[in-house]
Amino acid sequence: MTLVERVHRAVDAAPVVDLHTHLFAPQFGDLNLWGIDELLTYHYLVAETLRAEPDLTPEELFASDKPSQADLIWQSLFVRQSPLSEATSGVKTVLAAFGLDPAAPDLKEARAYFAKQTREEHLEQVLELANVKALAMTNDPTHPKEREYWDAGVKPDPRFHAVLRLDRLIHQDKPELDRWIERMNPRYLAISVEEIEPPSNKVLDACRKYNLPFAMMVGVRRAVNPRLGGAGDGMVVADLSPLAALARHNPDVRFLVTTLARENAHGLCVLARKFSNILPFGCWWFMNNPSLVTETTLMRLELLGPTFVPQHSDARILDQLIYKWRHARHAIAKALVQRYEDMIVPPSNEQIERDAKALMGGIAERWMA
Ligand code: FIX
Ligand code: ZN
Repeated sequence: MTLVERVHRAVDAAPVVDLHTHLFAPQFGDLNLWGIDELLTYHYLVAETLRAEPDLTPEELFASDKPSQADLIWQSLFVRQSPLSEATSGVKTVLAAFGLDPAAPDLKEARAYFAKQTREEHLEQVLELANVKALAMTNDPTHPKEREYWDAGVKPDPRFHAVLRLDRLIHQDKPELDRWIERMNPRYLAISVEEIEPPSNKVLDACRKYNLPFAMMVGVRRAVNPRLGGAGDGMVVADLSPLAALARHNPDVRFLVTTLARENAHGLCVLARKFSNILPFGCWWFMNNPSLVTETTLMRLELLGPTFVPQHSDARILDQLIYKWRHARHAIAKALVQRYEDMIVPPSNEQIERDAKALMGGIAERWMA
């Protein structure tokens, strides 16, 4: 077997621990999204459709029901145009994985397929096809429907780890951090921000008390085009210097950090070289394109060795795990091949497997333990 084949094989075989998703365990009922209509109305595809159809207004698109939106998006991005973008090619990867025709003229076959699946069987099938062994949810107690499940004592499938999302919670008058941490048993606390704002002492104290990492997703500018709703967010290049101060003043707190701007990826690596309590993770959102995943992973390998988490899926719809991870595995393996090719002593199979396991799941698992 060639080096390329050995690396791709090891990366494909390594089970994933997905550090950030918006998926819910099946115990959360309707919050758990899957199927063709959900896949096609993903906000990435909504943005691309409104770009491909300049005469269609966002208001017109959102006024129709979900299946009609999905039909329109299919016709626009998959039939009238070639699905060259990452989000469109992802849908095709998912359809092909289920044995469906990725070049179908309409959604009839796909709808019939998903209508036959049960929620439980479908979950097992997707986790197997994606080779995902555990994943982190995004849990927001200010979300009324989600809160009902927690208040009713929901016990999520143990493969779905809770993560307490603070974006809205910390803006409440009296955020009940202890209550929610004790109720959810989260693996870390998380926030998304435009610029890095040092968390309050209350938040840092909670991280210390419960030994939980604090995750920051940096560089999102919300509602750049509010008419696009959930598809309307943009990005900024952030100033990373507050992160250095944060890591320096709180050596006993672990920080998980991802940045949205390509321009911030290098600075984050340099900071992580200085502070072992910073873990760079994932190629987030507009960075989740194969070319940028390979480039970023290569840079992180060169600057940090195998001590980071190359990708998280950010999946919102269960079936997306299949494409987000198949595409990510391919892009990560390409970066690894390049590094191994430059090694004076060629790597053994054991070495390749050890690295693949650490990068795809081992390191994320340790930080979420
Ligand atoms: O803040 C986040 O967790 C983001 O990932 C989302 O808000 C965003 O909408 C998304 O789905 C990106 O992939
Ligand atoms: Zn997210």
